[in-house]
Amino acid sequence: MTARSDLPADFVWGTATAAYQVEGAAALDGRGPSIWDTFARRPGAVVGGDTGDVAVDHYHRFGEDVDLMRELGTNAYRFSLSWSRLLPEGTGTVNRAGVDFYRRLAERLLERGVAPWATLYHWDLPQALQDRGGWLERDTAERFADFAATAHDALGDLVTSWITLNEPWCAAFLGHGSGVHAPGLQVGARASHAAHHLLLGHGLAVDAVRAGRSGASVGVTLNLYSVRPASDGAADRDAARRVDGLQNRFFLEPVLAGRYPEDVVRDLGEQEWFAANAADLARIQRPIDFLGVNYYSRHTVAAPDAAPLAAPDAAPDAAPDAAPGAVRSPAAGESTFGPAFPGSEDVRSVDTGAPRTHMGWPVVPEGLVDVLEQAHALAPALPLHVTENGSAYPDTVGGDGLVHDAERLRYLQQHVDACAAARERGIPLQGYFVWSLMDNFEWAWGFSRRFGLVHVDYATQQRTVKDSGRWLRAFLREGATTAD
Ligand code: IFM
Repeated sequence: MTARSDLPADFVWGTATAAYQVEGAAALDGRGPSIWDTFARRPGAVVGGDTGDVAVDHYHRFGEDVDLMRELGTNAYRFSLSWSRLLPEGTGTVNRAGVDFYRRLAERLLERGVAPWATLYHWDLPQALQDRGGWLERDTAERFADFAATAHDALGDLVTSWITLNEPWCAAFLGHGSGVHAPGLQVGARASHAAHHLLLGHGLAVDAVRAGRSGASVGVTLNLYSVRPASDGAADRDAARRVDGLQNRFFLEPVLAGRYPEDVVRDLGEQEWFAANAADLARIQRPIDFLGVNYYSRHTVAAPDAAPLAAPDAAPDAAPDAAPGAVRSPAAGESTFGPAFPGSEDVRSVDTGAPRTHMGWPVVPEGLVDVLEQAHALAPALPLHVTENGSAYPDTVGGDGLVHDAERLRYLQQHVDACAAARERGIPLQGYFVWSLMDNFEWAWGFSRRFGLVHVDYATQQRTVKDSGRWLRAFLREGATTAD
């Protein structure tokens, strides 16, 4: 089993959160509404009708939360900036109270020896910009670059690590394809236009951050999946090509190689539109300092007519409280990309028998090495960071006052092992962030899915470090491999 000393002394060990999932204070101190404030109020959009209005009250409790990070022994914290807290209308006047909040957070982190890593966009577009067409409009990319410049002006003396976008695949395809994320649209293949504008926004934001004070390190975070065909048959291999294409290559290639994969553009039937916008590729492929990789699971896929390799899974995502079409690994026979997406009917997910998390996502640690290798092959000199990795389980505080989350502990150990394996293969992996520091608002799943190293009692906001957090602390302090 890996010990901390197996990874370099300057390796970044962090935790991650995102503004809408943790901050709360949604209508406080001048914050404007975002698309998630609107979407969460749509009947049936979020399990239990939950919202991020209060979330885990990080806005008021960030001091305590930073102390927890220090207690865990982590040396970095990846958080996102709420665009509508800084610019309530998405553009124009800066909200000083919003700037003050993030400055106080960053200062507290630095005081405690935890490096602040700021993500500029983690899905919470200001509603005012959605009202002007949101990511389906090219103008939103320009407004995002302005926001990046504003944020960097306000915080660049404290924050040196910047991530433009978190998981543009989700923002584009869950937000505009299946519609299970805000803004909840189903525009078919035009969801790929939203992806393009997000990527353009990334490139413009890189330039905006670099135009500010020097010393900033800037990258983008993609959610990559290990994708395997269920068999060597041509139809299954083609299914894997499609899923890898839309999930991974459609984002990796423009950012790292300045091109869109032709097969994906063809599958989408969007050749004309992408040809007309090809000049943007030079703006998207800006030099970056690192690539952030979020890894959770592997998709094993087959053509729809192939005989099942295993009985259809009974993943927890089939539970009655599941949000229809919420973010999850697709069950056998179900489309990978949700309804209303071209080509989605040509793919089905196969249960290989791997253990699953409470999200229903198969646990496949070796898939982390796959995705790091895939990114590394496109940009061999580029440093990589695992900017999210983690798992949901239905944790409870026991009679002993502790949270015995043995499955998450094991999940993290196995993925840290995979990080060490990736480095042994020569991949310049430089950091690993656990998703998440603490339980929080899991988008369409509301508060029904817990990813934290720290348990949160949502009624009292009490934080309790889980066994997985205790393991991480021991691992980071002593290189020990057990929870105590
Ligand atoms: O909670 C999310 C996070 O916001 C983005 N990456 C995946 C996590 C778990 O679903």
